[in-house]
Amino acid sequence: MTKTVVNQALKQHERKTVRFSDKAGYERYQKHLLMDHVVLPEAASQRERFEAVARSLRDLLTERWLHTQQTHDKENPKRVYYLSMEFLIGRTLTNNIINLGVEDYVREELQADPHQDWTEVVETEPDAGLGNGGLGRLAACFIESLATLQIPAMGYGLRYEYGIFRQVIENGFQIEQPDHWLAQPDPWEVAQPRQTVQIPVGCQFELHDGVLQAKPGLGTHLLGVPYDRPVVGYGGQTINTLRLWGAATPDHFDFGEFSSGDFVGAIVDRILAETVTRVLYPDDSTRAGQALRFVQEYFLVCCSLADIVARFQRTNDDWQLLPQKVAIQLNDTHPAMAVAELMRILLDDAELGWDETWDLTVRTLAYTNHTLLPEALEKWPVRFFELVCPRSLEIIHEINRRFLADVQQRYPDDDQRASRLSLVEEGGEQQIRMANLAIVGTHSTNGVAKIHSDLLRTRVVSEFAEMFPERFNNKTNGVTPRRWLLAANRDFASLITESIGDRWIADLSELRHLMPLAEDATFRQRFLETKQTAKKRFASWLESTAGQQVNPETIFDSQIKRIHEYKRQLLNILHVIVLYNRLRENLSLAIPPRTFFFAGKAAPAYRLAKLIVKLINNVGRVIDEDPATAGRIKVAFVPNYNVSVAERLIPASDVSEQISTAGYEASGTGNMKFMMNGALTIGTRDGATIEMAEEAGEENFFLFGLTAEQVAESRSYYNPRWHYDNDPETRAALDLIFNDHFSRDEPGIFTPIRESLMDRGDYFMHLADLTSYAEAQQKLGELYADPDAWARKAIINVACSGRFSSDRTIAEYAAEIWDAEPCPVT
Ligand code: 26V
Repeated sequence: MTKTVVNQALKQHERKTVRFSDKAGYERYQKHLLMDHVVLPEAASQRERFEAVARSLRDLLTERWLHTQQTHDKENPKRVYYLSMEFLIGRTLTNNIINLGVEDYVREELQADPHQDWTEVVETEPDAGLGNGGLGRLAACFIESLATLQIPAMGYGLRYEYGIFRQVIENGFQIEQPDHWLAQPDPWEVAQPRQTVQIPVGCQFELHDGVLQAKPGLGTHLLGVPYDRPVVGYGGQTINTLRLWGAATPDHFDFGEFSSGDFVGAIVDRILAETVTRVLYPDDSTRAGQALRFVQEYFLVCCSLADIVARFQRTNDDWQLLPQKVAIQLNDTHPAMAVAELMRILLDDAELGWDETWDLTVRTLAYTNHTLLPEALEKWPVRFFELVCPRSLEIIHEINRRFLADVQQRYPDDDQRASRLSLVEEGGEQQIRMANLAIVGTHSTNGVAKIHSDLLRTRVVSEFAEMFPERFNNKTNGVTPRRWLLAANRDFASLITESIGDRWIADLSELRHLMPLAEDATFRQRFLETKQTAKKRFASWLESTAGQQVNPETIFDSQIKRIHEYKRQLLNILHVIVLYNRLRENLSLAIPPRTFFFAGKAAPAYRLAKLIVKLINNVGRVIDEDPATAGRIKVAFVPNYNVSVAERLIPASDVSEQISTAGYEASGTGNMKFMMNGALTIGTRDGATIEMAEEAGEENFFLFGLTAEQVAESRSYYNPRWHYDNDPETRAALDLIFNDHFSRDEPGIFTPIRESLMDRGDYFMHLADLTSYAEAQQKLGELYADPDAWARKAIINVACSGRFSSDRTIAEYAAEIWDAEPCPVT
């Protein structure tokens, strides 16, 4: 079934690739410069050139975009809706050029322009950083794959005016700066004010000491204005839409209610209402308790469902058809209020009965879980619901009443069970457990890698799995090979295409044909050459943008992801310190020179994570200044990690660090990007890394450390002090940190790290894994000394990475959760 969906889409791809190239391209570009900016090509700024190229590209795709919508309206197929608080898109220009297949035209016509420095124009586009990390980037890969597979689909999200903060490093500290990415007009978005929706909110807002607070009593309305972005599938046949909602207020906004003629008050209220989509919450994995985040989630759900239902009603006249025509995927619990909101629409607006409404709701919705961390599981105070959406609360209580009656009936002798499974957490302030609501109110709950789905089912929500075994399933994540291989690594992509043809671009399993080439000395040589070129390119980019010098002749070893204790950047830097000690003790020690790259943002309120950033930077400085180690090992912290930085660093990396405490990384997706770009992985048996090693063979991976089972089992007796007392290298490394060797001018600054590791039990078991990590690193270094053997393993890894395309993931969602099929746009 899965394979059928993919094959079908592939055949269509072969049959026809839309010819967009037209000779009017350059004229169109000039015209945009002239008409939009009133500037001649030779006088235009890079930014103006970018906008003009982007706009001429958009002109090119508009017809096809409309044609896609018309086809979908005419064929009336089942549509897929992906609801997500985050879409971490990054830049769009290059990917649209590639997916539209107009590279030649762009190269010939625009490169010919002597005023045009193509790479600089591309760099002018700001990253659309509308997400925190993996969950948001996955959403962006998914909508691209949906379009490529020609599935009629739409993404729904929020148009944050400020994306994830910009990270600056000052004296080793992370400083956050606002990311005003929309400061200049975004050429990809199209406002659709005519499709604005109106959302009731049960309260108004006011400012108290700079904090937005609800003003109970008076209800009000918010407007959701859609801003559409084209999502171009590879080959340019299907162009789907990503619809981002911006909050606004009606023009006549409550002016009448200010009988005192409080004109200024009314304007202030408008500004407050518009703050709803002002900024992305930058905490991942800890709950944002703020009411504004709650309103954001409610706003996304209400706007999107109103839109979805209106579209359904345009072509269908029977509510019974809803689950046959609509599939809604909830990206984590963030949009889980959709359960209550869809119920409300069907009960109150469509006036259906409860049982019918419940059946339609459950069959239409599906839920994906992205984390097991208890502190990230969303719970919202009942009070918030009372204030913002009292009707939703009424419905949730009724869902809960019926559900608990069910529980009672099935387990009459287990009183505690009802309180464990309840959608409402009692004791203290009443809260709604959003994961429970999502599991009960949908027909599918999936995790994002085998181990994660298993842990979810057997440990975290086992009693739900017992009640609804048929609902639980796994969909291992994937990434789009168009962005992460074809666009990010042009040289390697060309080498692959030259060797096995270009079918891999739309069917990544084709990479299997590289397998025999692992034994081909010429191919190995060429692989190493492309890697070397990518490393040089990265080194010169880093020097020119951040002023940091790195040596491309060293191993490029990268750990790039959000800074989090469970991801264990601390384990990585501890190992660096172990190496540092070894080199200082034995000046003639032979180790392959290595550059350890770190990149990632820490949540602004996550103090320990920010301190880890500081430690990494301080260790880097001390190593640079020590003649014993300078030039042999180096630590480089690349500031402001984002999608574009990842696109540069991943192709240049030899080593991929995936070293989370086993059982804590749901899947990981960076791990997959490294694998398809020919890096070798050093990692724990966690998330999708386990499946990657299964595909490539464990002998081609550097796996180490405790398994998830061992982590859970040893919790009761694990004692980090034992490692400090008994392992001399561990002790020496820790002592350097604790004795301010890396903080001579800032004594005591790393005390919280000591406390976390030594006094608070080292929850993420850094010390338990440090020796086996160091051993694995040792083996890795030895292999690197044999370039031929290294290249062989790296090529095997690439050849075995085909399963980790988001095309495969989406084909599985389509077949097993959505029951959706491609709708070819001819
Ligand atoms: C959680 C929260 C909690 C409430 C406040 C705002 C906020 C924002 C984001 C998150 C998301 C945390 C979950 C997450 O990003 N999970 C990651 O999902 C990836 C895609 O499935 C997966 O590869 C990573 O392993 C997983 O950590």
